[in-house]
This record gives sequence, structure tokens and C-alpha cells, in this order.
Amino acid sequence: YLPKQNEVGVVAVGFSGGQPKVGVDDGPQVLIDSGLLTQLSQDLGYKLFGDDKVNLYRELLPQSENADPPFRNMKNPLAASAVTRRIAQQTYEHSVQGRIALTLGGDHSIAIGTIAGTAKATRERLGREIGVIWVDAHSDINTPESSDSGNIHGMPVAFLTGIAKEEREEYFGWLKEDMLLNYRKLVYIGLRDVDAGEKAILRKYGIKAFSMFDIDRHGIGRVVEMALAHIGADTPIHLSFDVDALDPQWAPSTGTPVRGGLTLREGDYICESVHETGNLIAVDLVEVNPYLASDEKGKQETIRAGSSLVRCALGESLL
Ligand code: EXY
Ligand code: MN
Ligand code: MN
Ligand code: MN
Repeated sequence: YLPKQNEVGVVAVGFSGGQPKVGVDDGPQVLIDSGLLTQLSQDLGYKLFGDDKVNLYRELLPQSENADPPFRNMKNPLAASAVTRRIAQQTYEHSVQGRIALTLGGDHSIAIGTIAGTAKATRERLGREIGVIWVDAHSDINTPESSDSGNIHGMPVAFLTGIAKEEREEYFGWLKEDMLLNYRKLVYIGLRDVDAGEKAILRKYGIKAFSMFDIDRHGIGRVVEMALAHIGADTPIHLSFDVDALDPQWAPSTGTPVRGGLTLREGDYICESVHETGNLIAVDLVEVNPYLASDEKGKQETIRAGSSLVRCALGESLL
């Protein structure tokens, strides 16, 4: 039921306003410079649509930081809302035509846009709800009120599921019912740094989550099998992969590294397994910040890891 699995719609997002560290806005450019898009077209045979240049969304950004004061404890709320709204349009347009939407970030706040767009497109195109596999060290499900940091990259899942709500258009009020994600069709893999307030939310809604503990206990193969079973066979899948899910040994160049993470091989395995279902409709690869590794080697390893994850999700390593 997914007619155009040979087409990829690229959205390259140079946005960092969901968190305080500069540089994650250069993530998409370094991934593209490493040859990722060329590999997708030349080696994997995809027809590419959309961006080969990075969107900075300058015209959407408030003119100064003073023009975007905190709102409900959120930092840079007008910028994040305007940019994600535009991203939602972009992934919608790719997804409604049956292309796999590939978004290169940028910080993880941008998933508010990517998932809103594919959720809406998939309802229209297939009359189906999407499932989301969120691979991350963090659960990114703070509400503005539960968040200690006020950083919106710690909140996207709360907005996408409607657990956090806001009426005002310019503060994510543009997120309408048909863009939302059913939290029963969400599953996490890789968690190991979840705030107390977030744990309460996960428990309250009974959201499915596989932490590093579960991966140690069952192994990655069984965990992915359970994750896919939770979402349900034949469900269109949006894979949102935060590179910090990987252990800093493989991906040190990221804003919020947490030790004790996935090996690169485990990360690739998740991506390959999702590809193998044939139900992949979108991939996000976020939080590559080329300036945060302590040396050039760490930077290159992170870029190589991020690019490998994307290629695996698009079927590189399957025979
Ligand atoms: N839970 C913390 C917060 O809300 O600030 C840390 C979030 C880090 C989020 C990174 C992108 O995954
Ligand atoms: Mn994240
Ligand atoms: Mn994270
Ligand atoms: Mn394939």
C-alpha cells in the first residue's frame, strides 16, 4: 500500500532553537557534505526530491531574542513554533505523494513538524494512523510545565500526542487534531535519561518504552520485535532517531550525550528492522552537532554514525 518506496523527499533543517548550544544547525550540512544524499541516489537508487540546501527559515524567525520571550516556560517558542509549522508542510507535501520523508536536523524539537506532517498526510493518503518509533536516550515528553530546562527539544512528544496543548496559533496552536500522534502507537527505544516528571507522564498514559535496561535484558533483536509488535503489523512507521541514543563512544558530537547507550551496530539494526517491515514512511536523524566532540575524530565518527543510520533505514545493508 506504499506505492513509491523508491522516492525520498529530503528536508534539511538548520534549526537549533529547541536547545541552547550553537552548531546543531550545521548538522544537516555536514551530513550532506559527507556524501549521504549522493549515496542514497547513486548507491541505493532512490529518486530524491526536496532540499539539497539547508533551510535556515530566516524569514520565519523573530528578529531578535527580545522578540521571542519565554512563554509557559518555553524558550524561543515563537521561532520553534513557526519553524516546525513550516517543516510540517514540507513533510506533508512529500508524504502525501507517497515519498519517504527524510529529515536531517537540527535539534529534536523539529520532530514536532516532521511527525505532524506525516501524520496528517497518512490520514489523508491511506486513512491510517501512523506509528512512531522514537530512538533516544531521552523521552522528550516534558510539558512546558514539567520541563526544568524550558528547552523545547525536550517537549516534542508532549505536543505531538496532545498531552501538552496550546490554543494560540503562534505557540503551537496550529497543531490540529489530524496532525496528532496516538500515544498508543508510540514506542521508545534506548531510554536512559528520563526526568521524574516524564516518568510520571509515561506511566499515566501507559506509553510503551524500551530502556537500555530492557535491551540488556532481552537483547536488541527481541526488543525491536516487541516494539514493532506494539505498533502493529501493517502500520505506517515514522522513525525519529536522535543520534544521542547511541553511546558517546560512537556519537560524541551531540548536545546531550549520555553514557551507556546503544552500540552503532544496535542502532543500525533498529533501522534495518524498520526498513525490513516495508512500512517506513519517514525518518528523522537529529542532534548531530559537529562542534561538540573533543576532537576531529569524534566529529567524524558521529557524522559517519548518523549517516549509517539513515542508510540502514533506507535499506543499504539488507541483501
Ligand atoms: N529532559 C531534559 C529536558 O527536558 O531538558 C533533557 C532533554 C534532552 C533532549 C534531547 C534531544 O533528546
Ligand atoms: Mn531527542
Ligand atoms: Mn536525546
Ligand atoms: Mn528494500
